[in-house]
Amino acid sequence: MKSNLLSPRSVLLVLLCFLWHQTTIAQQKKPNVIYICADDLGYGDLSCYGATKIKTPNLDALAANGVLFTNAHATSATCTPSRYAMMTGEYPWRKDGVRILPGDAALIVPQNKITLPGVFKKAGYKTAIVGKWHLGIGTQVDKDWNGDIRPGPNEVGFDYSFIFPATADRVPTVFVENHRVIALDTNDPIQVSYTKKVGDEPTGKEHPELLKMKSSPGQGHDQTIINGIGRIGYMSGGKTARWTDEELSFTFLNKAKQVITDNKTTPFFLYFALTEPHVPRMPATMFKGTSALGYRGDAIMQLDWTVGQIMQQLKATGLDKNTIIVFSSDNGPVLDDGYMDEAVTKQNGHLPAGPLRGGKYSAFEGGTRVPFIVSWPATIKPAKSDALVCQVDLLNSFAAMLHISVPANEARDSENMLDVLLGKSAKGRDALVLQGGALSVVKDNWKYITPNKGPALFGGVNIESGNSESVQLYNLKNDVGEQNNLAEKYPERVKEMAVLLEKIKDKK
Ligand code: NG6
Ligand code: CA
Repeated sequence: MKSNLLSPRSVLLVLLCFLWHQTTIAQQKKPNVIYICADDLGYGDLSCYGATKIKTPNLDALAANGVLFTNAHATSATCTPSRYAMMTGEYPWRKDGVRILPGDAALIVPQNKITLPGVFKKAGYKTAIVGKWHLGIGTQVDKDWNGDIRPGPNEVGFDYSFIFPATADRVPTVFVENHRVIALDTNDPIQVSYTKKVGDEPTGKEHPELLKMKSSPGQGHDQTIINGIGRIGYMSGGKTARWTDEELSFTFLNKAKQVITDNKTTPFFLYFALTEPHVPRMPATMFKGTSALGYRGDAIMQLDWTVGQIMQQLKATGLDKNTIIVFSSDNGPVLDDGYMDEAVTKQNGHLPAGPLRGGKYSAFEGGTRVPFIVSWPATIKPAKSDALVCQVDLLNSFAAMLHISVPANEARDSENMLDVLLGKSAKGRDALVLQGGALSVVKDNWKYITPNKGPALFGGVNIESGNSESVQLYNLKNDVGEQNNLAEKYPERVKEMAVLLEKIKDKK
């Protein structure tokens, strides 16, 4: 019998096979993306950013094979606002109520607008978050922690979520996996309040003698004691569901590794939100004493090791070459942020903000200029970049990479910096608004800080706020430490910058 290779049917079959093959290849070629976000890690905290009192070999290796940014920013000097911006592509100060949230806050990320994970979802990626959330869950403050808690990360773009709701120093000290607190015994329901004591467990205020790590005087953290650590907020019940602080980071790491393994054959986006080196710093036993800087330094060692574990997992699964890792921090550093954990007494000459002035909470560069490393072994050539970029740009940059259109009027502060992130262009943002207590605007290396009432020094944390009732203008090119206020010398520039800020604020 003669073969009938050229029959319309065979041609169609061959064509279909070809198309299927091409789509599979295209699908496989989409790089995985992991955004690793540290909590309160400063510009000077990594050896690749000049730290000498601490060694961070894994992050150094990541930087050595990727692009290390020297002028990259979180939008804000605190967590919730900068994470809100990263998620939504909008400046957080545009929306009321975007400030450091208590652990019982409702979700503040809009559910009807594009988000960073939403971009990946639209492009056919599997999306996951593992780690600290701090953008609220549920519809209201008063919620039942013992049932389904929604909306949360799963309603704003993540297929899978394994989070703790707020910060490690806030109740409830539990993990929430896709709407549910894990390991919960229904006979011991959780109750949470930030306004009044619930249950009869001791508080740090009443029983400081029970604390294994003392809270700093005048800085709160003296409500319900959990694992010997006074927290912000009151909690009762949920004993089996409470995390062990020393295990916290391992739990997140395991879940993150699982996400990688589970998605070996599908492109994925993982937002891995580490808790280090945020307070309470309670590193795993194997990291205690590994730095000369007390638990804060040890937590950075743990963080660096964790990033190394992720890199190893990518290698083991064969995904290392085609996975983009973006590493950054949600805001600048702080030493004493509520616990007497020796961060101050064992500072040992370490400068957590490096050459920058201020730190967490501050309008000075120490508040928002953070480590930022992008690695993609298959594509990126190692480089250093001093382009101005911001975490708010991730949304539009990845949308551009994946050819996803962003609806008009959404993610309006996010700029497509893809070529810059990949080291192909040195042309960063034209201008960027930064949020400490006061708003600032940066353009062409000039920084204008709006006049602002309020203390010049945040007492408890001992950080210069950047507040001043006079206008401040710095030239960051020659004066990254913001020492010389040039406002009087350049009144025209001041005017220009003030007008620019107003224009950006008015952007619809
Ligand atoms: C502050 C807390 C601080 C920390 C911070 C949030 C006090 C006195 N200080 O209000 O300990 O929890 O909020 O940090 O309560 S962040 O990185 O999540 O923004
Ligand atoms: Ca933070």
